[in-house]
Amino acid sequence: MELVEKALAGNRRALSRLITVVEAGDATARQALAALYPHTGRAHIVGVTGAPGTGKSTLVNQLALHWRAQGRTVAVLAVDPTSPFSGGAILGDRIRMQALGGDPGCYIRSMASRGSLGGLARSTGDAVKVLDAAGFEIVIVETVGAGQAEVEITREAHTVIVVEIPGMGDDIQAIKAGILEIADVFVVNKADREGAERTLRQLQMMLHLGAGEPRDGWDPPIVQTVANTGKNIPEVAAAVERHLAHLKANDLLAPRERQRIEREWTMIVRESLLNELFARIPASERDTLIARMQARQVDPYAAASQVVAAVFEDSI
Ligand SMILES: Nc1nc2c(ncn2[C@@H]2O[C@H](COP(=O)(O)OP(=O)(O)OP(=O)(O)O)[C@@H](O)[C@H]2O)c(=O)[nH]1
Ligand SMILES: [Mg+2]
Repeated sequence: MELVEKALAGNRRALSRLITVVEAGDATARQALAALYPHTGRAHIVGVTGAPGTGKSTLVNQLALHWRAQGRTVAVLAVDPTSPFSGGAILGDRIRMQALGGDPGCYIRSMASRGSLGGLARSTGDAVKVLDAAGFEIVIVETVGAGQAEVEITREAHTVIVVEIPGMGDDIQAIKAGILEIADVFVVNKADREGAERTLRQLQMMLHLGAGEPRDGWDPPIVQTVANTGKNIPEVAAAVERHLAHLKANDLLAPRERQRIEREWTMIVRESLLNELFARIPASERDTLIARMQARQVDPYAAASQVVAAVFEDSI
C-alpha cells in the first residue's frame, strides 16, 4: 500500500491519513494494518490516565519535550472516552503543537469516541500500531479517567502513569476507578497546591495495604510534580524508563505482549464470527426467530444455539 509506505518513510500527511484510515476499521483499514504489522512491536507504549483536569496533557507535553531533548522520538494519542467530539483534546493539541510544532520527531493526535467503548479501544490500539510502525520510540496514550474505559485503553500500554492531584477529598480517584492495579507510576501533580504531602502519604498507605508482594516485583514509585513549570518531569521520565527496564530484566515483556495479543485476537475473532454468522442468516429467518421469542415459544439461549448450530452444520 502506497499510503503505508509513505507513512513508514516519515511522511507526516500520509501518517495522519493512515490513522484516519485505521480509525474507520473497514476493509481498507485491515489491508493497511496487514502491511504495517510486521513493523510493529518496537515502541515503548506509555499510558497516562487520571481524572479530568488533573494536568495529564500538561504532563504529557512536558514528558514529550523532555524525551525530545534527549533525542528520542515521541508520538502522543489523546483519547477522550467521555466525549464524542474530543473538543477539549483538540484545543489542548493546538496549544501543545505550538511548543512542539514543526518538530519531525514528535507527533500529536486526538481520538474521538464515535460509537462504542470497544470500538474506541480497537481504534486506539490500531492507531498505536501505526505510530509504532512509523518508528516513534515512545508512544504516549493519554486517556481521561472514566472508569472501565480508561482501564480498557491503558491495558494496551507497557507502562501506565496514574495522575492524582491534592485536595480531592479522602477518596483518591484511583480507588474509585479501580485502577490501582494498573498503575506502574503514580504522579501527584499540582504539588504546588496544598495537601500534596497528604495525597502522597495516602497513596503510599494504599500501596502498602495492597496484597503483600508488589505485582511483578515492581513497587510503583510516586512522583510529585508541578507539570506547568516542569518540576520533577525528569523524575517521572526516569521512573517510566526504569519500569521498562524492569520488565525487560525480568522477562516480563514477552508474556505481557502474549496476553495482549491473545486478548486482541479473541476480540477480533468474536466480532468477525458474529458478522459472518449474521451475514448467513436470511433476514426473514431472523424476524421469525425474534417473533417466536417475543411470543415466548423459544427462549433467547435456545434461539442462539439453533442459529449457531445451523450455520456450523452448513459449513461442515
Ligand atoms: N497549579 C497547577 N496547575 C496545573 C498543573 N499542571 C497543570 N495545571 C493546570 O491545570 C489545568 C488542566 O491541565 P490539563 O493538562 O489540560 O489537564 P488534563 O488532565 O489534560 O485535562 P483533561 O484532558 O480535560 O482531562 C490547566 O489550566 C493547567 O495549566 C500544576 O502542576 N499546578
Ligand atoms: Mg487533557
